Amino acid sequence: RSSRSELSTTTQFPNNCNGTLELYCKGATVWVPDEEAVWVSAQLLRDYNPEESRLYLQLCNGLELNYSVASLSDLPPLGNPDILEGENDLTALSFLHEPAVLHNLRVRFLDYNSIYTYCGIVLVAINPYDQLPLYGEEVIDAYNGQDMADMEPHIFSVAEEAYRTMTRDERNQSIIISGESGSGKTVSAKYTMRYFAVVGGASQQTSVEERVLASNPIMEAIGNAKTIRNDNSSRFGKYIEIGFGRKGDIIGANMRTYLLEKSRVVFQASSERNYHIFYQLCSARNYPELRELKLLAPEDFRYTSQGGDMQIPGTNDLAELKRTSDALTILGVQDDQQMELFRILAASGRNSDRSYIDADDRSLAIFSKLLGVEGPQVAHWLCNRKLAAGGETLVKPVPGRQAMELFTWTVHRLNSALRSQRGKPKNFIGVLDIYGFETFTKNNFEQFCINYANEKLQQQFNRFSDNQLCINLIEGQLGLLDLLDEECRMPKGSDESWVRKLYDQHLNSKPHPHFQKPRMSNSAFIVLHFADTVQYECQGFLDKNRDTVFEELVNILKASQSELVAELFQQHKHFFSVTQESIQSGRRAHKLTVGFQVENFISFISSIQNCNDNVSTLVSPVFTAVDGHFKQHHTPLCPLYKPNDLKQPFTFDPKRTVQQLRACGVLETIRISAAGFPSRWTYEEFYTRYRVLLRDAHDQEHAQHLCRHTLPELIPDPDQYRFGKTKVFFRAGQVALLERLRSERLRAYHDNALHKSCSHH
Ligand code: AOV
Ligand code: MG
Repeated sequence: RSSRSELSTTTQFPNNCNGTLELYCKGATVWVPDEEAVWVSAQLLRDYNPEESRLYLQLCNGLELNYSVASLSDLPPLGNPDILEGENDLTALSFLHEPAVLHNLRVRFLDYNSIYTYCGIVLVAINPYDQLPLYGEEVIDAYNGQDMADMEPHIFSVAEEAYRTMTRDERNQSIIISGESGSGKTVSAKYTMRYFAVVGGASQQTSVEERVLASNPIMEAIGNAKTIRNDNSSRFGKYIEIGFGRKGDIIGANMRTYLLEKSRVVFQASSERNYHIFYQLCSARNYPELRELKLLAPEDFRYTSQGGDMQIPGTNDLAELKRTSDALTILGVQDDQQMELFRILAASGRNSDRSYIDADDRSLAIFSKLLGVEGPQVAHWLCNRKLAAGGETLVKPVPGRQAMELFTWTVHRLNSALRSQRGKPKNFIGVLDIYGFETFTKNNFEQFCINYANEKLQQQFNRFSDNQLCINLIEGQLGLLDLLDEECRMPKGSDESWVRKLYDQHLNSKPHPHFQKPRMSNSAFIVLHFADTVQYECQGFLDKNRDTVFEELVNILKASQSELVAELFQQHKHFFSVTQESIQSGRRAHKLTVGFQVENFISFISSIQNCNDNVSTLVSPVFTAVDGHFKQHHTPLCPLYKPNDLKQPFTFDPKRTVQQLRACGVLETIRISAAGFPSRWTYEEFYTRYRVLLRDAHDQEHAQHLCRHTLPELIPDPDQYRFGKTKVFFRAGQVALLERLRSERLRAYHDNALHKSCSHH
C-alpha cells in the first residue's frame, strides 16, 4: 500500500507528514479543526483506506466522526508520538504543523508551567501573568557559563548565549524582543539586563550595573502608561546598549529612545491613563516637599482623568514615586534637580489648552509660575491661535511638547550618568524593546506608527514568507506615508482629502490586497497587518504627522526663569534621536515628518539585524543557524505570546495563541526546519530508545555502529536520515515512524511472552 510512487505523490501534504500514508493506521492520532479549540485530537478507529475517501475517527470527547477525505491533501495532520510531548524545542517535533506547535506549547504551559520553549534559534515565551520563581540569583548562577543547548529554555539562556559569544568572539550582540502589546517584552528586557548586571557585575567599587538597572523605573515612569491592553504599556521604543570591558564586566550603557506617544499627555482614551509619573506625583500631593507644586488628586485634573479609571489594581503610585526618586538619586540626579523636574511635570498636567484659558485662570497661573514664564504671554499665545495657510486653525497643546522635551532631556541625563568612566567599552550587547502591535476600538496615528514599526520588525522574523506587500502599501511609492507627506505639503490638505486619495489609489486605480475601506465610513481605512486587521480613523493624521512646533511658544519657554526649562528648549532638538545627517541623506530631506521618523527608527531596527556597514560597530551575529538556511548571521529573537486577553494567570486561549502563532513567523521557522532534519538523537539516546529494533543490540559501546547498520532496514529511503559524528538526524515524520515500529515490536514481544506463558500452564 505504501509504495514509493504513492509516497512521492503525497509529499506536498499540508499536514507535513512527508507522505507517510501508513501512519494513518488504527489507533493513530490526528488533529481536526474545531470552532472553539482551533484543533482537537482524534483517534483513527480503522486503518485509512484510500478507496473509501473517509476516516473513521473518535474525537477526544468520545464522539465518533466520519471525516471526509476527498483527496490525500484532506488528510488531517498527524499527532506527534507521545515521547515528543512537551519537547523543549519545537523544531524537534516529528510533525511540525500548527496543531503540533499549539499542542506542545499548551502542554508545556499548562501541564509543566513552562513558559519558555525554543524554536530553533528563537526563544518563544508565553506570558504567565503570574509570579514564577524563575528569576532568582541562583537561577542566574545556574545559567552562567552554560551552553544554550544544554539548558532548559529561558530568557537567561538567550542572555547567556549573547554574553558568552560576546566575550569569546569579541563581537557585539543584539537581543531583539518582539510580541504584541502585553506579551511581556519589557519584563523580558529587564530580566536580560538583570542577568548582565549579575554576570557582568564588577568586583570593583563603582556600581555601574546598579545604575544601568536604575534606568528602568525612571524610563517606565515617564514613558509607560496604562492602556486597555497592558497596565504598564511602553509608549516608546528603546534600544539600550550595555557596554562591557575587557573582562566582561559592565562599564557603562547607552540608550536610544524612539517615538514617544505624545498625544497621551493631553488625551487619554476611556480606561487608559496618562504617563505614570503624573499619578505618582499627584499621590504625593500632601507631602511637604511637594506642596509648592499645588497638586490635586488626579480626578481634579483634566489631563489625568479623561480615561475615567485612575487606579491600577496592584500598583501603589506613592510607592512607585519613591522608586522613581530613588532611581534618580542612584543616577546622580540631586534632590533640587528632581524637584525642578517634578515642577515641570506638574505644570504639564495642568489644564492649559485653549478651551480652559483665560488670563486669570488659577491653573494657568500655577502653570506659568512652575515653569518660570510669564503667564499673560502664554495665555496670549494660546488664545491667539495661529492661522494656518489654508485658513484653518491649529492648536498645539503645550504640555505635549513640554513633556516630550522633558523625556528627551531625561534620556540625555541618564545617558551621561551611564557613560563609561573607564574608556570605550570593548564590546556591547544591545537589547531592543519596542511597543508591541496593538489594536483598539478606535485607532489613530499613534497605533499606525506603532503597528508599522512592528510590521517592519516582523519582517526580520519572516525571512521567507514575507509581509513585503503590506510594507509597500505603507512606505512604498504612492503608499500611505508618501501620500500623507504629500498631503501635508498641500496648502489645503486635509485628513479627509488624504483618505480619499488613499481610496482612489489603493481601491479604485490599483486595488491593494492589504488595503480596504470600511463600509460605514468615509474617513477611515483598513490595513491588513501581519498580526491583525486594523481600522484607522484618519482624523488628526496630517496634524500629527506635521508635528509643527510653534516657535513663539518655544521662545517664551526659552526665556524661563527655570534653568532646566530654559535648557530643555534651548537647543530645541527634535524629540526623536534622528541625527541631522540621516535627515539630510534621507530621501525626504524636505521635511521631518513623523512618518519619516518612523521609517528612520525602522531602518535602524533593520540595521541591527542586517549588519550593514554603517552600523558595524553596533551589530554582530549571535548565531549561525543550522542547515544553512539562514545565510546571514542572526540575532536571537524572542517572540512572546500573550495567551489570553484577560491578564489571567496560566490561562491559555487557543484562538488568541494561534492568531499570534500564525502572525509571528514561528510556523515559518518551523517549516524551514521541516525541510531539513528537525529530529536529532545522540547515538546513545537512539540506542536506549530503539534497542528493540536494532539487530544484535546488546552493546551500547557500539551504539553508533548498530544504528548505521540497522537504520537502512527500518527506513528504506536513505534521504530520510543522516548520520552525524555524535548524532543521527531525521526528517519530519521519521521519529513517528520509528515509534510505531517500536511499539509494534514491543507488542509482538509481549504477545509472544503471553502466548508462551499460557501454553506453559
Ligand atoms: P509588553 O512590554 O510586551 O507590552 P510587559 O512586559 O509590560 O508587556 O508585560 C505585561 C505584564 O505581563 C507585566 O506587567 C506583568 O504583569 C506580566 N508579565 C510579563 N512577563 C512576565 C513574566 N515573565 N512573569 C510574570 N509576569 C509577566 V507593550 O510595552 O504594551 O507592547 O507596548
Ligand atoms: Mg513594553
